[in-house]
Amino acid sequence: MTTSAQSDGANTFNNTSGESFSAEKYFATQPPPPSLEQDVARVKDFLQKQLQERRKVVLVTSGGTTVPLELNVVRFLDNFSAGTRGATSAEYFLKAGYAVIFMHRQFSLQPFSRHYSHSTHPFLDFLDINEPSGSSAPSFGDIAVRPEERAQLLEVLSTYKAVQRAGTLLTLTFVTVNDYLWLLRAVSQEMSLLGRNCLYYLAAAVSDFFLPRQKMSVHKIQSGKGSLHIEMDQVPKILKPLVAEWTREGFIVSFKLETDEDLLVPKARQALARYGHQVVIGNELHRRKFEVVFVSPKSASPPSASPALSTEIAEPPSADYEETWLTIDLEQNPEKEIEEDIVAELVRRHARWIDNATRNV
Ligand code: 9Z3
Repeated sequence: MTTSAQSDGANTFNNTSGESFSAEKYFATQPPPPSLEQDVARVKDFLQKQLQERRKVVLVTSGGTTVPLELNVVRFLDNFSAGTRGATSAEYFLKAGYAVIFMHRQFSLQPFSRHYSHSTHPFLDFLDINEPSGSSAPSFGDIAVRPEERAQLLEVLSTYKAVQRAGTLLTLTFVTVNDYLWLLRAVSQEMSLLGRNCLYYLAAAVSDFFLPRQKMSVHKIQSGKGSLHIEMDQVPKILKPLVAEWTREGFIVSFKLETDEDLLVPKARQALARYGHQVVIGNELHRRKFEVVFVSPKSASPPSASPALSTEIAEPPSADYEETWLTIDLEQNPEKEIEEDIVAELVRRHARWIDNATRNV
């Protein structure tokens, strides 16, 4: 990347104009993460086991991707997501009998341990030290779980141990959008082995723009030259090859996040028209914990994906799509998690999708 001081005293990075990368060009020019081969080997082993045990498998993506601004990264852009949606949903998929590949942003919430997040329910706060009278230094035997925490801990811990024994949860980690794209491609290609028995639950918040490696500053961007101008390129629309090439039979659910509720349904329909997948779940940022909308094509064979991917397509006809709103009442039931109902609905739809295919054979 070139760095130039402009006459107005600004830093300019990447002085070519921004591009929209096709997936093909992206993978031909951006390097894979160093851990990719090892991760793929773990995925292969996991899938073999699930195939033998005839389990359905869901890939849950969770957390936000980053876009580094330097090769020796000091600064990066981040995408909003704590990982609550993904981690919570993964637990409900496990409960429904699915095996789960949980692909998440490093240090974002994970199934089971999410109940003891350091910010909302810190681990150390539910332990006590019982000091026997007369002793000065406490020993390990003196650590106890506070009585009011025991029931929940026992429930979480026993489910977690049962999942470990069954070998039905595989965890993969990403940080950058580049890690995410390479992993998603590799995992979905492996999962395609399962045909219709695989479900994709794409809840990660994925960057729309990135800096190609070839245009990145090697060292920390210096601040001495005034304001900073960065022109970023568009991340390829990865749903297109996911649906059309990498996993043709998978049941694919993507999420659409908006801050303007009026955009949710039109944007969701637009995504379905472009990529031809099965469901878009729309959520508005501030209402996402108690309200989502499922948008899906009306007919069993959806309208085929639009080839016009690089340009804005006109709003698809509303008669082709149906919406189902799902709302929970958190005032009545503050412990309720909307992910329970989202997952129950998807498990039903996935089963119907498998049945339909079996009937049509
Ligand atoms: C979502 O919309 C997720 O539901 C949230 C979950 C990120 C809102 P939290 O992890 O939040 O519980 O804190 N994910 C998808 C976001 C996204 O990047 N969607 C793309 C878009 O909206 C399409 S794939 O354009």
